[in-house]
Amino acid sequence: DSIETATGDGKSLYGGTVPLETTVSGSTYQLKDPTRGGTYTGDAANRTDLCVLAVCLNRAPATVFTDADNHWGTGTTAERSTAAVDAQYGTDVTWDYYEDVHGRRGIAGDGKGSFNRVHYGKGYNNAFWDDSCFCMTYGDGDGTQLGPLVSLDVAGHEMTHGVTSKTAALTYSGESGGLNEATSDIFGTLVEFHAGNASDPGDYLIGEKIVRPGFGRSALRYMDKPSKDGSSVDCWSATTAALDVHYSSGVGNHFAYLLAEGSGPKTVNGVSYNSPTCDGSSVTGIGRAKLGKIWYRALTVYMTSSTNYAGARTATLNAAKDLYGAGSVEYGAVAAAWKAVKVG
Ligand code: ASN
Ligand code: ZN
Ligand code: CA
Repeated sequence: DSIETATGDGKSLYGGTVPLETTVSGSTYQLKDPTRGGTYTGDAANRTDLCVLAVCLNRAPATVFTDADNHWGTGTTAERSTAAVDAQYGTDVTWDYYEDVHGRRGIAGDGKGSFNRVHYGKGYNNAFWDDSCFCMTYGDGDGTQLGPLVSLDVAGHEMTHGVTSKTAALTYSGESGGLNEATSDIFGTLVEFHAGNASDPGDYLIGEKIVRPGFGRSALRYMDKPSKDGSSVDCWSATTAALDVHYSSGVGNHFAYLLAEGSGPKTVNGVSYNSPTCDGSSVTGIGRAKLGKIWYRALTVYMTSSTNYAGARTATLNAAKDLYGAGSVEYGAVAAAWKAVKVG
């Protein structure tokens, strides 16, 4: 029996009306995409665990969303399927970024899809990738600090943890942990740019769509000047390794911003940035596409589980040499951007 694919659409929370590839099942449609490895989105029903007889696992069920007419969601949280539209679309654009730009089909690169569960727990202020279920989990947020965590950059960030796990497998502590987090912020941002969605255009902010007034600032993290979040560091130092991985990532995020866009004031898609270097130097950017090529090759060919910032410098220089040559402008820009964040 063949799986029938249908093209529908959905009214999302953050991305306007988006196309969705779905599966025909009898007289209903399932939010499951046969063109992207069978990726589907299910409802965790505000639960966090799955209990069978007396045994409970930290694994909420995810009942696949269904719809009668293949027009999903309403654009507001009043309808449970709306967050599912965003989650499914986030998986789609993440899949497409890795396939279109890096020739990688799926998180593991084997053509297999992953799955999403939305409405996990009650007022849950996080989202996470889980290697053991090969799945994404999204909270609804508490509504005060955060709204539903289903934005494109968060989707790209979390699923990139799966890519990192299947490639360099950067250990999630110390400097390698900061690099693991920076890798997720870098590709989450490149996913957001690649999607080209007019309602959620690319920027160098992480989580700008999910923060609420009670959070007290405009985004979770800022790549042009990571210290704007009050905790992340802009420049490498001997104490970087001791920080939480979401703060030591600042060094890698700052490097990535400088490599793509350069130092000094700049406006991209209507958002203004000003990235100061740590040593007073000026850096000329080489663009987002080359940042993505260099970081992906470094991650998949040169980095290992114990790579630290000095090792990331070597890995990205090797990647730039392979891609553009040792005497290239790109190789020089990689060196300049690391120097500007006090690595090497
Ligand atoms: N949202 C967090 C992150 O991806 C959750 C986690 O897995 N640490 O960094
Ligand atoms: Zn993360
Ligand atoms: Ca963003």
